[in-house]
Amino acid sequence: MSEEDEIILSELDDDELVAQMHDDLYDGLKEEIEEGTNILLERGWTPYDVLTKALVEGMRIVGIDFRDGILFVPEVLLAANAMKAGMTILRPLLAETGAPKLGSMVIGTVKGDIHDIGKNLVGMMMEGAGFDVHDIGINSDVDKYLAAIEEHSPDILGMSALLTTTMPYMKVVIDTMVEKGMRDDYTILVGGAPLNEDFGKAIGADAYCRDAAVAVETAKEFMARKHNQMAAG
Ligand code: B1M
Repeated sequence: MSEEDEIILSELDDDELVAQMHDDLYDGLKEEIEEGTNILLERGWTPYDVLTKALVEGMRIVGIDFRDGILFVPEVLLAANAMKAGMTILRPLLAETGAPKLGSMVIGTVKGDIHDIGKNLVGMMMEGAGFDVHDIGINSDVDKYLAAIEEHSPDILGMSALLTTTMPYMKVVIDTMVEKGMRDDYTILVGGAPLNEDFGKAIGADAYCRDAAVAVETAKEFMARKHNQMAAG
């Protein structure tokens, strides 16, 4: 692009800027994503709207072209890095709600799986809703989950999987917890693009969460039930 053609992000109106951010995410342009994120915030957008309308929607478009063989792993990695740079700006703002502490959660992506954007997003939204979140990262085997549960005694265990080949590992974790007699001590929430409600039921999770907002609502519901049970019993 010649210098005269250079796009000045701050001169675009909101719709143009969001469309440009989708393009920039697609092209893996980290600095432009950071700039666009800051501009939208300065214009009074809520962190949640920036996240969902500019970043998540941009990544949805990347996902379609990845699926269709138009984009490949290196390009998608760049897009993911650009997305994470935007999320880094939003994270403290989403966590800053001053919501009272509702409970705690351990969350990780299962063994064999390195996708972490969705998990990170769920963690951010849960923090924003008032949960203490202990993120154990990607490629987490059952021992890592159990060690984190022992260390943090969370109310909720969250597992993320993005691959059809890794989602069955969630059942390995739950079955191990059943064997150890500790399954019922925790609410287990699962999520990730290839999962659905039937899968969640079949592996013995308490609930499947379609997205981060549903994860927050579901976690709150289970915490309310837990408190009601404690009050009754
Ligand atoms: Co991957 N990848 N990828 N990838 N990748 C997918 C998942 C895929 C669907 C793309 C495609 O073909 N259409 C496909 C999986 C096919 C399948 O199994 N059905 C795929 C593949 C095949 C692969 C590789 C095998 C490619 C290869 O090497 N040939 C490889 C596997 C690596 C591995 O894990 N072992 C691979 C690698 C990668 C990158 C490293 C390049 C990169 C990941 C970078 C990173 O995460 N740091 C990547 C990406 C970015 C994607 C896509 C394009 C985007 C995923 C994403 O971040 N989405 C993805 C396409 C897609 O999903 N349509 C794809 C945005 C995010 C906000 O959404 O993660 O769905 P999501 O999270 C949502 C909900 O699902 C839910 O809430 C989140 C927020 O709303 N949620 C939870 C998620 N986890 C939750 C946990 C909860 C609750 C809700 O707990 C309570």
